[in-house]
Order: sequence, then structure tokens, then C-alpha cells
Amino acid sequence: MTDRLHRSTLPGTVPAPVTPASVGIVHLGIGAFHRAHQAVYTEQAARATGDLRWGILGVTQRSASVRDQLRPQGGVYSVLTAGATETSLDLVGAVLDVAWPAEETDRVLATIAEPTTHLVTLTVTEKGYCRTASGALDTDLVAGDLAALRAEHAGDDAADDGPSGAVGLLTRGLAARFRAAAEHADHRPITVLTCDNMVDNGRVLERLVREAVDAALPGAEGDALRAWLAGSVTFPCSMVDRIVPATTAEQRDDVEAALGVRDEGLVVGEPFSQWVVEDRFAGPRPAWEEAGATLTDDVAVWERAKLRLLNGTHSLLAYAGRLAGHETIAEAVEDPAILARARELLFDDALPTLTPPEGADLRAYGESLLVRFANPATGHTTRQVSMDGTQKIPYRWGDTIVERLAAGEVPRGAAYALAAWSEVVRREAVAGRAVDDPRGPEMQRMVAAVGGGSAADARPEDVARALTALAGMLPGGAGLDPRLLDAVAAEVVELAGLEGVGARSVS
Ligand code: CS2
Repeated sequence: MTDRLHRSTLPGTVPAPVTPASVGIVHLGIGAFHRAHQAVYTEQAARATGDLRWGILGVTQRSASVRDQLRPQGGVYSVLTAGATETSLDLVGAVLDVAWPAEETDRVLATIAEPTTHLVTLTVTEKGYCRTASGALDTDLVAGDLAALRAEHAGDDAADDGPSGAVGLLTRGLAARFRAAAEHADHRPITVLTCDNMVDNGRVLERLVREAVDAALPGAEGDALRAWLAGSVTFPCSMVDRIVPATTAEQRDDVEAALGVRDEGLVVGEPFSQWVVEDRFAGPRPAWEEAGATLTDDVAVWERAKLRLLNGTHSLLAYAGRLAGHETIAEAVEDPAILARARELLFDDALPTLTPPEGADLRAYGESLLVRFANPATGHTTRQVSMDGTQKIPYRWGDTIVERLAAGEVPRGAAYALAAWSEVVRREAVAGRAVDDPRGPEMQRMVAAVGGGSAADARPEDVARALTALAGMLPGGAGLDPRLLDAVAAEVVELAGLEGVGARSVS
């Protein structure tokens, strides 16, 4: 067996990573995406400037697996950049350690409170924000954190069963920082930077933190904390982009052969990477612009273009691809029938709804996405991208649909995409398999109800109408618009007919 990669036993064949002097960033949700994106920008900024204040304490969400991958390696891991024709390997040392909150909540809270910590960043996925269908904080889901926040505020020991969600953990961390600031008579400003694929992501998170404080500490009790949040904490918006699929065992073996040491923390990403960040920081930050990030006052135009064009098309490819039996996004985009519908969503539906960011050509951007999706080297699966549809679709297709309907047009590509999603859900329900979505059980019950108690008896077009109208899915009442519902129903009849209703299961 080969040795494990470690800060102290680095392979000589790849440039050495940085070793930060201290933690400056707490990152909530240290999955593959963060390690292949923001951590790489932080690493490159440190290399360019020599500023070593920006070590990252990564925090996992539900499981300890990333901690178990990185802690034995002193935080160091490699990034395999997988292009269609070339690959390259880099070592990243920006992550100093990883904490699993179930066992180390106190350490996470204390690190957020430290004066040397200037940023909390997040990639916890859309569902990690624990919202109800109306978008408000789901106070039942985060009840444990709210109780702990109350207890900590009163100076009691929180009966800690581990945090129940990122928003709860973040709010507790901010409250700990507020108390430390009061104790030391300083302000400890801090920036909370969300990097998840949501419209106006910073504003959404700011509101959810406020809702958590209001729920746990209503009235005068929470006033001083609220004032500190308003005066000392900023929540910039950001747009992040890099295709980073789950790492496979085969890729780990290949990299082990190349490096001569075993890296359990390996992540794989495409060559393209982009980060547009709203320039609204409460205190110091790494010089991410040295690594190619764009700091701007107007993230919204980029955020909307990326969500509607890239993520919107990605989801269409994932659902339609699964129905056609394609395992990867690259296979799906090379299927001419699916590609034609992807182009329709991109160029006929989404493009007319967008304002191009300064200097950008969104048609060329759309074409470049199709090339990126066709890169077979990342191995991104349709199954992975199709997860959590109810959490993603509102941002990816919702606003396109609303704006096209308002302009008197029926968005055909988006209707096809909704039909493909509905068909995947229906077939899972018929097969009695769990739908990989926080609202999966609710949708399964819905399919059965449409079939009069049996999913197998539900007609695809009726399921599609019901799912399109599901509360919280499409903004502005678009899910009830008869023009859209008729278009989705017509598409699903075709999709179901092509595949033979219920006969074939989704891959
Ligand atoms: C994907 C994204 O899994 C998904 O839903 O659409 O993770 C996508 O790969 C990234 O947003 C690309 O920047």
C-alpha cells in the first residue's frame, strides 16, 4: 500500500501547496465543489501575494467523510483538472483542517468568533438553506439550532445534539462573535459569502439569518444582536461556476499511480472556472482577483445568466438524459433529439429574458456551455445533476417561464424540461423508488393520489400538470397558467409515448 498524501510527505513532482499561518475563513459545506473552486482561488491568491492569513477551516454538513479524507492529510489534497483532451494535477494547501459539526460544534462557533476570522463562506446546496415552500426559514427543521441559540444567548450550556442546519449553525456562530465583540469592546465585522446557485443568494441568506434571530430571540431580547448584524455583517451575492462532479474510485486510483501517494481528498473539475463576487466586504479578504475572480457591484446580471443558461440547460439534460438511458451529461448533450430541445431552452426561452453583463456575449456563452457539457472527461452523471429538482427548478427554469409567459410566448424548451422532470418523478414513483429530493415523499404521494391511490394508474399528463402546479415551484403563479400546463402535458405525452409508459425505468 502506498503512503497517504500529507503536508509533510509531498510528492516532488507537483508544485508544493501553500501552508497558511492561521484560519481566516470558515467554510460551511466542504464538499467537492468548494475544494475545486473557492479553495483554489484562495490558494492561488496566497501564492500570488504571499499573504498567509487565509487558511480555511472546512465544516462538513451531514457526514464526517470529508473530515476523514482530509484530516489525516493535514488538509492537503489534489485537484485533477479534466479537459476533453488534457488533464493536469495541482496540490491545494489552503484548507488547514475540517470539522464535523456533530462532534465539534463548539470549535466551529469559537472559530467564527475569533478576531482573525474575517469570512464565513458557504456551499451547502439549495436544500441546505432549510426553507419552506414559501421561501421562509423552516423553523421546525432548524428547531434544535434555535433552542441552542436561545440557550447560548442566555449563557446556558446548550443541550447540543449537533447543529440541524447551516443557517442555524451560522446564526449561532455570528451570535457567538457578537458576544465576543461585546466582551472585548470591539466590533469584529465579518463577511458572510454564500456561493450556492440561488438568485440573490446573499440577500436570501441575510433574510434567513434574520428570521432565525427573530424566531429564537423575539423582541427586545434580540435587539442588540440584530443591531450588530445590521452594522457589522455583510452578505454579498456571488456567482460561482465550475463543473465538479463526484470523484470516482477509479480517478482516485489513477491519481495514486501518478502521485505515488494516496489522496482520499481528490477532487475533479473541468478546466473552466469563474467567480463573480459582489464587492461588499465588512473587513479584509483574500486577493481573489489575483486568481481571476471578478469583484463587481453588479453580480445579479451574471447570476441570472448563469442560472438560467448553464444550470437550466444542465437540469434539462439531466432529466431528458435519464429518460433516454444516458448515464452522463456528455452523452445526453450528444443525443441530437435532446440537444435540439436544450438549444430551444437556451436560445429561444432563456436568452431573451437576460441582460448581458458588460462586455459579455450571451449567445457565445450559451454555445460555450454546450461544448463544456460535452466534455466526457469529468464523467458528470445525469443522476447527480437531477437530484433535488424542487430546490433547483425554481431558479433554473422559473424566471425564464414567468418572463416568457408575460411576453405572450410559451417557452417550449422549458415546457419540455418540466415534462422530462415530471416523467422521471412519475417513473420513480411507479417503480416504488425514493425520489432523490427533500420533497420526494410528498411528490410520491401526489403521483399516487393522481392515480386514485396507485402511482401505476396515474396518467403522465395528469402527473405533469400536478407537479408543474406544485406550490413553491414556479414563481408568479406560472405553474397555474393554462398555456404552460397544456404545453407541458403535450410534451409529456410524447416523452411517455416514446419510451413506453411505465414500461422502462429511468437510469
Ligand atoms: C449542476 C451544478 O448539480 C447541478 O445541479 O447544475 O452543480 C453545476 O455543475 C454547477 O453549478 C456549475 O457551475
